[in-house]
Amino acid sequence: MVSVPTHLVSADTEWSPLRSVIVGHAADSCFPTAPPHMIKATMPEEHFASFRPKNRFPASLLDRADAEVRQFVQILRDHGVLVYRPKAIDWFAEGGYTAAMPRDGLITVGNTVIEACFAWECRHREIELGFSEILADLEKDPVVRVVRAPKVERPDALYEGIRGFGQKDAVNGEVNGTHTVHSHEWAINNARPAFDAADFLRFGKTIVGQLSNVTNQKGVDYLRSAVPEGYSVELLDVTDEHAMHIDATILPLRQRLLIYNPERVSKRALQKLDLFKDWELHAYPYQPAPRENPPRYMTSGWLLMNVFSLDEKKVVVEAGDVEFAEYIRKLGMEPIPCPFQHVNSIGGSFHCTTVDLVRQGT
Ligand code: ABU
Repeated sequence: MVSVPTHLVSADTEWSPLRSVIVGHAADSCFPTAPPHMIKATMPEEHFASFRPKNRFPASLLDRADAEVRQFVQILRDHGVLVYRPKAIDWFAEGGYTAAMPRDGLITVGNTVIEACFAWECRHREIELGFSEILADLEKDPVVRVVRAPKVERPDALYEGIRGFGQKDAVNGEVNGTHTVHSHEWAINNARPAFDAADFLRFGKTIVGQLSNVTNQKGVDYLRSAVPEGYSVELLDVTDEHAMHIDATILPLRQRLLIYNPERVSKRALQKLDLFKDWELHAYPYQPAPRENPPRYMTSGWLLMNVFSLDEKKVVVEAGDVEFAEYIRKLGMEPIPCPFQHVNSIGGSFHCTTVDLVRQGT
């Protein structure tokens, strides 16, 4: 029997038994837009040209993605999880991106939900438009606190002085790639707080995150000021100059068991955090297989690590990632396959598509 959660929001880990969650949807998503130097820093080179204003993802791709999301939602409901869904928004009309990746825009810490200070201007209204009604429902519980992002007055201030920003390399709205962002020089400056919530993961009272092309030091300081008393935010030193979101770089499967992406972070860097002193840390030993169809417009093959835990044993994995499923099975996990390749195509996988609200025992 599944126990009823005491509060509408209460989550301290990525792996404790899941009781309620937000799951996004893909309909009417468009390619996001950002300055060319940002696209070059974060997106796969072969798809640079797609990141132009008002460019819809193919309708058939979005239909298939939504069918995959429905199947995922059914798996969650079959496991007794309460699922909240966002409002349908016409992202073409709004000049926005999607309601499919709410992990980027919201992070739950204890009884608090914190909205990201998105770097990308096209995402500034994503949470307000798609998720305000859910947030208002959650706030009916008096212990729940929702921290909304401050309004941004001058979006481009975040790029001033950054190499490549403002160069005339956008031709007919397309990006033509002739230069790259310098190693360790992120695509944003520190003019105002910026962070994507997906640059952070919960490990009990410690939140582990990274600086990236969308998260700056002021963003980390802002998050530190927004988390409830007793929680801290620690930064992991990653080696990925294309960094944008930490949820295909490290994957905690249960208390004291973590898989990491050796192309982005070292065991040594992980061990620098006191938190991981008594953890088993496993470098994922295989190369993700290439996949061309449907195209992964926005991510690398390492998206296979972007799974979603129902508890300390059961983990939803992409149905085609058989090698990965076998690997985690050997670590004592129980993979639940679900097709998600069309959702993968528009920018993320199960972890990206969700915001866990209640995880039991936290
Ligand atoms: N949030 C998705 C990250 C995908 C990637 O790092 O390739």
